[in-house]
Amino acid sequence: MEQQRSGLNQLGWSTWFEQRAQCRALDHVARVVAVDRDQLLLMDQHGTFRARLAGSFLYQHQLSHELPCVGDWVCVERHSSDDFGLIHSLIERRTWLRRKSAGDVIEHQMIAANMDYVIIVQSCHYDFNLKRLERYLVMVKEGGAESYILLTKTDLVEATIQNSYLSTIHSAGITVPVISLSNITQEGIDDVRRLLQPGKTYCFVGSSGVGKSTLINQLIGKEFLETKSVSGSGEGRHTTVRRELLVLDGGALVIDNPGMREFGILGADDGIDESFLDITRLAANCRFRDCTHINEPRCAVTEAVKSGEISQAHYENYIKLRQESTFFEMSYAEKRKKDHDFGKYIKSAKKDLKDN
Ligand SMILES: Nc1nc2c(ncn2[C@@H]2O[C@H](COP(=O)(O)OP(=O)(O)OP(=O)(O)O)[C@@H](O)[C@H]2O)c(=O)[nH]1
Ligand SMILES: [Mg+2]
Ligand SMILES: [Zn+2]
Repeated sequence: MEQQRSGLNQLGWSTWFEQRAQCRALDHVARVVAVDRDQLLLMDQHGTFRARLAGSFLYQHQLSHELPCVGDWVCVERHSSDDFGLIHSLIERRTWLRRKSAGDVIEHQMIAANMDYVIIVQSCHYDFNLKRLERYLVMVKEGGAESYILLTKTDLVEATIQNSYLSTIHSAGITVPVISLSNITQEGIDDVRRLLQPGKTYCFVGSSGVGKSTLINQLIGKEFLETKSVSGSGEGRHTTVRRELLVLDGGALVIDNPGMREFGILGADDGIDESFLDITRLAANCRFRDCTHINEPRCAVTEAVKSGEISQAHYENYIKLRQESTFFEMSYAEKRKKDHDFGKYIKSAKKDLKDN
């Protein structure tokens, strides 16, 4: 029987996907709610069900970003007698959030897809960091979604501190809406509720312990997601280990995420150092403290490459990845300035053409 796809609109389906879906005649459309190794939890207008990837799909798609992630729409074959549906294809993503995984092969890992908004959460209590915020904003922009910024745990800081964060954001030229809130006093929670629209998808990201799951539980109105105290032995531990999509009573769709380290924004202090420990250890012996290991004299890294202690390929990957990450760390303001300068350049080039 032909599936009535209009019923999927409340799960985020739209004509944009309808125009791109290439499902086979017997396939249904469903949205990925969670991914658990080779098992997926899907949702359609009738509820949730489990599914696996069809062998033919796996055969054709081996890169991790080609596999369905939370928020994706898929074409699935499902018979009432089967325990599992069989996923035959992935429908093109409208937006996404992805990270680069560090290592000798640079790969993009999808975090979630088809969100309308990414809600970047930072806590006012020892978490606020402008550079990290800017990196998230760039990442969201690159994936085509919109951002909101949430500053949590306002109950733990003086109003002056909270205000200084707001002015830091403002001074950096960030125009994304910001909401301050406390999950304890409830201040600001209604502002978040007002922002959530039915049928739209909101993806929550931010460091571990900032209160993402606590907030989502408040929005659901019950203790659905596991949360944990960050005091004592819980410090730095991840409470949320699974990414999942939930439907709120009001009709908005939310995706909870594990904290930042799991999320692994690639930066100088993240994956690079781990995958290239041999290089970063050697760097301590370079003559110059700010050695770039490219053409400086008495560079311990290039010497190790020459002697064969470190392979040429490994070294090149390190340089390449570091350059990418430097770009990635370029602030939002710097990127905007670059765009602006480029715009001016195009204008003057056009003018030159006219004048000649
Ligand atoms: N004082 C205060 N504590 C909060 C607030 N929001 C959350 N917490 C507490 O902070 C701890 C961590 O909250 P979680 O919701 O588990 O944090 P999370 O962002 O989901 O963390 P991960 O799942 O590890 O990424 C819990 O003990 C919460 O009770 C807040 O606004 N104020
Ligand atoms: Mg959590
Ligand atoms: Zn060096």
